[in-house]
Amino acid sequence: MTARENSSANFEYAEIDLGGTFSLHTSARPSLDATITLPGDVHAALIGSGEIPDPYFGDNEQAVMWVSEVPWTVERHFDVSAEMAEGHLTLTLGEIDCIAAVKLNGKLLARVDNQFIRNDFNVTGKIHPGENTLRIEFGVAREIAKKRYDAHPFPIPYAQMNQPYMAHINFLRKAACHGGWDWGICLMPIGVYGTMKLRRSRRARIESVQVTQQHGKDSCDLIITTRVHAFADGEVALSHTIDGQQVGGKKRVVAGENILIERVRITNPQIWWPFGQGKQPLYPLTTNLDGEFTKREIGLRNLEWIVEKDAIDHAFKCRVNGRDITMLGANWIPADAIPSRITKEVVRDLLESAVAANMNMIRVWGGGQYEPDYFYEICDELGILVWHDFMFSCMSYPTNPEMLDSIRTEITQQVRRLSHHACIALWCGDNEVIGSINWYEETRNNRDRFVANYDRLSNLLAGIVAEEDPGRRFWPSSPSLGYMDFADGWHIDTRGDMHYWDVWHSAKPFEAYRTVNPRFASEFGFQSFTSMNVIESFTTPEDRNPSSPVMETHQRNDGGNARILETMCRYFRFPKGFAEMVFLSQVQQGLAIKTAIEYWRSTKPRCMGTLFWQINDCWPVASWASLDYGGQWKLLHYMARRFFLAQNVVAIPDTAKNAIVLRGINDSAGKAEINLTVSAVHTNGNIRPLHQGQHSLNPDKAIDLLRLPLADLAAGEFLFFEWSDKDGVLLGENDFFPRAYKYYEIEAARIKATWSSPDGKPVLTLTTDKPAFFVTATTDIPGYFSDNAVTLLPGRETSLSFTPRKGANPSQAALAKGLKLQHLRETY
Ligand code: BMA
Repeated sequence: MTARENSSANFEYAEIDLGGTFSLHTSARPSLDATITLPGDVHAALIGSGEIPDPYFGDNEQAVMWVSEVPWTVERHFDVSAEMAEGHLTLTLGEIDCIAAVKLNGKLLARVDNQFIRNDFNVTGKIHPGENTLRIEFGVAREIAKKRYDAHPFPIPYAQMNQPYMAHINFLRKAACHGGWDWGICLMPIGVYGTMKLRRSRRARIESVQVTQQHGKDSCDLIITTRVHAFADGEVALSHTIDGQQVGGKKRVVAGENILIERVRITNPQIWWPFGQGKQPLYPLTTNLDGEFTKREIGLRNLEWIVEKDAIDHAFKCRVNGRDITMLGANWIPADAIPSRITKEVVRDLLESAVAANMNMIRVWGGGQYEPDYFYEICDELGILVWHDFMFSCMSYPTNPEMLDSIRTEITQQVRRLSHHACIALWCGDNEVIGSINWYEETRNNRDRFVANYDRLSNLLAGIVAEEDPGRRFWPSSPSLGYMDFADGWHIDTRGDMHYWDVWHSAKPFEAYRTVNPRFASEFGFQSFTSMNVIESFTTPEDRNPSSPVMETHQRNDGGNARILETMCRYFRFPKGFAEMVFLSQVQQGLAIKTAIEYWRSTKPRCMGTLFWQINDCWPVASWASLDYGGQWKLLHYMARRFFLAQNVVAIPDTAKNAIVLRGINDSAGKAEINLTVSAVHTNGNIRPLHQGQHSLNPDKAIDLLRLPLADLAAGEFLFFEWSDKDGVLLGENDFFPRAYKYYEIEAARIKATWSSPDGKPVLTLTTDKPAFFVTATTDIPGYFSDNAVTLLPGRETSLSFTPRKGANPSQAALAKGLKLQHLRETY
C-alpha cells in the first residue's frame, strides 16, 4: 500500500467548490483585465463591468461581436489543505464552452472541445498544499471551426440563418443556436456553466447512478446501476437508501471503471403520472459512496412508445402506465442566449407556465443544449414529460473519428446523467438533420456521401441508447417516419412525427392545418411580435416600426415581419398603430395555432401529440414563442391554456358538407358529463340559442357532439358555445367564426372592469355592452391572469383572477394601477 493509499483510507470524502471570482483577461484589441464569476460566461462578466453594452438593446449585437473573436483566459488561485492535497483527487469541470486548454499550476492538464461533456480530471499528485492555480485558456471557437472545416476532406455546409450567424458551427460541439438561429442572437458565448469542484475520494468516485424500473402487479423493482471510478484496487462502501430501505454494502473494486448493481423492490408503489393525469409522487434516493453523497428523486411509471401498424399506417403514441395519453405541449430552446442568466428560478418560472397552460410535454430541441439537472428535476416534480433530442440540428455534422469519439463521450454521459428521470420520455437522434440533406446544394449533390455520413452519427447514437438506456425508445430524428424510413416528415401524415411548416414558411392559410392529419405533430408554429413592454425594453421610440433596422434586427427569420403583416391583411382589418399591430400579431399567432391544435386533437386517436414551436425565447425577438423573453405570457399562451384543456369542445368546419361539427375531446381517464349551450351571436349583440343539451365525454376519446349546417349562421353571426358540469360550474367556452374577422362589422364596445377580492385574492370582472373579442387585461406586475384573449358578450360576466410570478403578492390597488385592456375592435 502506498503512502497515499494508507492515509486516504482514513479520509472522508471532501470537496472544494471552485466556483467564484476568477480574473478574466484578453490580450487582444486592446488588452483587457476584468473579473468573471464562474460558473458563468464572458459576456455577462463584461456587461457587469460595463465593458460592453447590453447585447439585447437596439442593434448592440454587432457592437459586442468582438467578444467572441478574441481569446480569453480565466484564472483563480485556491487554497488546499495538506490533508486534502494528499488524497485521490478529481478536478470536475462541467460544460467548458467550448475549446480550451485547462492548466493546473502552470502545467497543461487537458485540452477540451465539447461544451456538453463533464470533465473529471484525475489530479492526484498534481495539487499541492497551499495555493494552487487553475487557468483556462479559451481558443477562438470561430477560428478553430474554420480550420477544422478547411482540413476536413470534403466541405459540409452549415445552417445560415439570418445575419449575423456563425460559420461552420457544425464543426464544434456547442449549442448550435449560440451561433445565431432564426430566432436567436449570435453571441457565441464563452464560459464554464456546470460544476466546478475539486473532489477528494477515499478510493473511488461516483461517475453516474442510473435507475431502471420493472413494474409488477403491486410492486416496482428498481435496478440501480452505479458507475464508480476507482483510483486503486480495494474495497469501497456503497449504499443506496430509498423508501425506508437500504441496499448495498462493501464492494471490491479494481482501478478504473466499476459497475455496481443493486436491486430494491418497492411494494404498493405510488405511481407517477404526467401533468393532468394524476399525481407526481417522487421517491428520494440517496447514494453514499464512502461519504460522497448524491441525491435523486425517482418517479415510478411505466412508459412506452407505441409504434405499430394500424389501419391508417403506423400509430405513434406515448403509453404511460398502460394508458395512451395525448401529448400536449411545445418545443423548448435554451432559456437565455447569455448562459449566466439561465438560473433555476428562470427555468422554474417557464416550466410552471408550461403546466399552467395544461402542457404535459416539452421537447428539448436539438439546436440547443442538454439542460442542467434542475430542469429535469422540475419536470419530474411538475409532471412534464420530455422529448429529448440529442444536440444536432438542421445540418450535417463531420463524423471523423475524433468527432465521433467526442460525441460518444457526450451522449454516453448525458444518457447516464439523465436516465433516472421519470420525465424523460424518449431520446431522439437529432432535429431535422437527415431532412436537411435536401436543403443545401453541396449535400443534395453528394447525397450518397451525406447519407453515409449521417448513418455513422445516427448509428452511434442508437447504439449508445441501446447500451446505456435500453428501456427507452430511441427515435432517429425529428421528424422521422420510423426506422430506416427516410420519407418526407414535413408532409407525410400517416406515420411517425411530423413537422408541419407550410402555414408559416409557405404562407398557406390557417385552414391548411386541417388538410393534414399528423399522428404526432412535433413542430409547427406561427410568429408574432414580442409584447409591447418587451419591445420598449430594447428600442427607442423611433425604432418602433416593423421595418426599422432595430425591429428587423430583432426578427431573425427572413421575411418574418412581412409574413406577419401579410397575414393581418388576410384575416383582419389593418391596425391603426404600432402597439395595435403588436397586439394583433399575437391574436393571429394564437388563432393559427388554435386552428391546428383543436383540429388535430379532434382527430384523436389518429393524432396523439401536438407540440407547437416554441414555448420560450432566449432574448427579446419576434418569434414563434408563446412566452416573451422574461416569461410573460403572450396571447398564444393564454389560448394554449384553453386549447390544451384535457376536456374540451371544439368547432371543426366540415367544408364538403357545409356544416360545422362540434367535437368533444376527453384526454382523461374519467367520463365527463357536460351541459353544452350553443348560440349564434351577432356582432351587434343579438344572441340566438341554437342548442342546449347534456353530453357524455367518454374517457380517452374525441367524439361528434353536434352538427350544425353552416347556413344556420346568418351574415354577421358567429358561434359561441360554453359547457358546464352538473352543478352549473362553467368548465370552458369557445367560439368559431366561419369567415375572417375582417368581414364582420364589429361594433365599439364599452367594457367595464371591476375589481373585487372575494377570498382575499384580487379578481377582475369584465362586462360589456357589445360583443368584444380577444379582450386582454395586462398590468405592470409580473404575473398572468387566469384567462385572456377572451370573448365578452353582453349580459355575461367574465372573471379573471391573477397569479403573480416572481413571488410578488400584489394588492388590488397595485394591480389596478397598471391595468390596461385591449381588444380587437380597438386595433383599427
Ligand atoms: C424548426 C426548428 C428550428 C426553427 C424553426 C422555425 O424546424 O427546428 O430550426 O427555429 O423551425 O423556422
